[in-house]
Amino acid sequence: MGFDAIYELLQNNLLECGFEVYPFLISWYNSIVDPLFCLSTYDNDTVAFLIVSTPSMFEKIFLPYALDRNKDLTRDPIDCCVKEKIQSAIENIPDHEIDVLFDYDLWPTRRPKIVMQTVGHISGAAHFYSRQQLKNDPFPKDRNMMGVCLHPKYGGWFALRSVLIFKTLKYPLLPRIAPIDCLNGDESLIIDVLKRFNYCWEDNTYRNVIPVIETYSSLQQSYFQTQPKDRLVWLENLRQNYDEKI
Ligand code: B12
Repeated sequence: MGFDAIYELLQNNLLECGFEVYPFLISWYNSIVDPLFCLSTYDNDTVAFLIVSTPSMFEKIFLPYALDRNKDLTRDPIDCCVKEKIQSAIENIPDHEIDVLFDYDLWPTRRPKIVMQTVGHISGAAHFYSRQQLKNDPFPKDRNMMGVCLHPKYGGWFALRSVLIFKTLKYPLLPRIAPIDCLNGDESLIIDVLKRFNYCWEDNTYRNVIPVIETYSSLQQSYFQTQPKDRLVWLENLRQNYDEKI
């Protein structure tokens, strides 16, 4: 199976579930991250795909997953649901060896196996904004300020979920698409979103710094606002409400 057929198959399987798919080359990633984060076991021309979840993923696949009494919800159910969907999307792809990385995959040192925000940027999915790009950086030198990606349609209402590395698929001429700079390089807007993401991310205002076509539903926001330790109870209530309705 060649690049076009694989890209189409992934899109056919994943778009209807509320995901987006962005191809990129390993060299694009390796050329900007610190050697510590390089994916050094792959050739530069190796093709990989970033999988992003959009707001509707929650209603399209997560709620049906959570309401299915055969599913074990004791381990992070969003991660398990995403993993199950991605694995089923790739299980029928013949002739290729595929390595699958998830946003939460860490080395024993706690270092992430892949820097998802950098992938978001280099694949063209979501522009990464960080203090490194500021001419006049107003933040304290000793404060660790996380950068943030903005998606042109969903602002901050999305997540960078997984990277599929097709070890045996090479496509050196893959066209590169630059991410849309939703803030138009405006330094004061970049500072504003960095402040929101670092100082008050819980209020979600960093997600709305540009106009968006869809946000997380109130049900989804309620789920993510629930402490991870309390989410099982939240899901049990959801199951009971659903059972009462049918
Ligand atoms: C560790 C982590 C955390 C830690 C943060 C620890 C810290 N302060 O550093 C904790 C648990 C606190 C956390 C919290 C949150 N996180 Co978090 N977190 C991660 C995780 C797993 C790794 C981040 C990391 O360590 N990166 C490594 C560092 C070194 O990367 P870096 O600083 O960007 O540096 C790289 C770039 O500069 C790049 N680079 C160099 N030059 C250039 C040039 C260009 C042009 C580019 C593009 C890159 C580039 O090279 C460097 C690496 O060598 C990622 C998922 C992942 N696997 O990436 C999610 C992630 C960053 N988190 C995310 C989110 C949303 C959050 C929360 C809002 C909670 C939530 N999940 O809703 C909060 C916000 C907290 C806050 N603002 O303080 C999202 C961000 C989405 C977005 N829109 O950007 C991610 C991507 C997860 C996801 N699935 O989408 N997080």
